[in-house]
Amino acid sequence: MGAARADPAFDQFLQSLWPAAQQQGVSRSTFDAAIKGLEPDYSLQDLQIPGRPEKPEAGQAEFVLTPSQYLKESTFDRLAKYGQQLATQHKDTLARIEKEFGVSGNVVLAIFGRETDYGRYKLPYDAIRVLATQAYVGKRKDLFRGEFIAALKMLQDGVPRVQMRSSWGGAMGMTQFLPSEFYKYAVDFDGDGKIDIWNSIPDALAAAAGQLRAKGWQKGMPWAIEVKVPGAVDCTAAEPAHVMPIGEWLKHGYVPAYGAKVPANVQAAEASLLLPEGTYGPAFLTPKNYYVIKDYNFSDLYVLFVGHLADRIGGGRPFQTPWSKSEQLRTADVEAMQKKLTALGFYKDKIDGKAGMLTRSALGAYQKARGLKVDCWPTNDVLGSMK
Ligand SMILES: [Ca+2]
Repeated sequence: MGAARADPAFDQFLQSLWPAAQQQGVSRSTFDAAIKGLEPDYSLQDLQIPGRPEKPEAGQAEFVLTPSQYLKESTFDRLAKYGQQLATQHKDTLARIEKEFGVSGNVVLAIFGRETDYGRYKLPYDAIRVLATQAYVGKRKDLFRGEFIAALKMLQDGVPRVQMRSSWGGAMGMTQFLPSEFYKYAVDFDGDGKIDIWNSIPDALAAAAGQLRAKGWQKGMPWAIEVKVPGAVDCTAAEPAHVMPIGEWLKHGYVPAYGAKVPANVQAAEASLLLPEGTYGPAFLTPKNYYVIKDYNFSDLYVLFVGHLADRIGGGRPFQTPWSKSEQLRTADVEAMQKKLTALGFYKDKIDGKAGMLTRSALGAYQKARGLKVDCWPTNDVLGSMK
């Protein structure tokens, strides 16, 4: 200690967190060791640094790539094969997870595959530095202040600093947990006396299952069902508030991909319609479990990736309808479209530059009202038509 920091305001900020850390049982020596020589990392995403313009490319990859770029068959093929090996290797653990948590083993394996390439991806950042930076200049300072304190508690509880590697958002371990989630959901599932989401696959998978269960996972229900839409599909109906029992959707002419049979208990469940590429590309009926995964990571592409990978690990086939769109509006243009749709009275949700379900559905309503082709797919042409 004692050496002057390059950024005295950051030092002051860190010191201001001491009372909260102390309240969580962090000792002064743990606190001092954790922040010794710590500097903010201004290269991270999602920061708002006073006096500096925001990085234009900010935002998660999920919202920049098109479905065809994000949901690649070659990736699914590779990850499903390795996932199947793990499913065999960890058969007993997965059976125990299904029994104790009521959550599909293939879904937690798929999260593991998506998050860290089944633990093979080397996380690039020091979590303490990431969380301190996000608490200091991040867009969600309050959230990250709590996470930083919880990370200090992890150090206090004996988790080694060298193990606490993370993403730019501070998530750690094989299934990517924030410190608060670690305390809520991590368990010793392999019974070796240690909670270890870094080196124990059973511990990491059980933590993911615990989180899905807490978010309301429905046992024995699918995450989604791919369907062929009837010829005259109204894409504005593809939004979360528009729900019907799955059996009703089927009566309305939606046909499960590959002619799959849908059991009666599944037909009784309510679902909404998801059209990730508007009237192009595959369509899905999405019951509760779709939204449970979405609560894990708020991106439809993420849910489609995890859900489909889970199906493939279980021996399922590729999407029946291919993804077709190779271009996506840039974030700034989607934001401009959301502002126009808001001003015109078609859109009431957040302006975030992400062309999610509500944005696509609002766009369809606009197209309908203006007598344009109704496809619920944002393009520069349709943006240009909005006066
Ligand atoms: Ca363990």
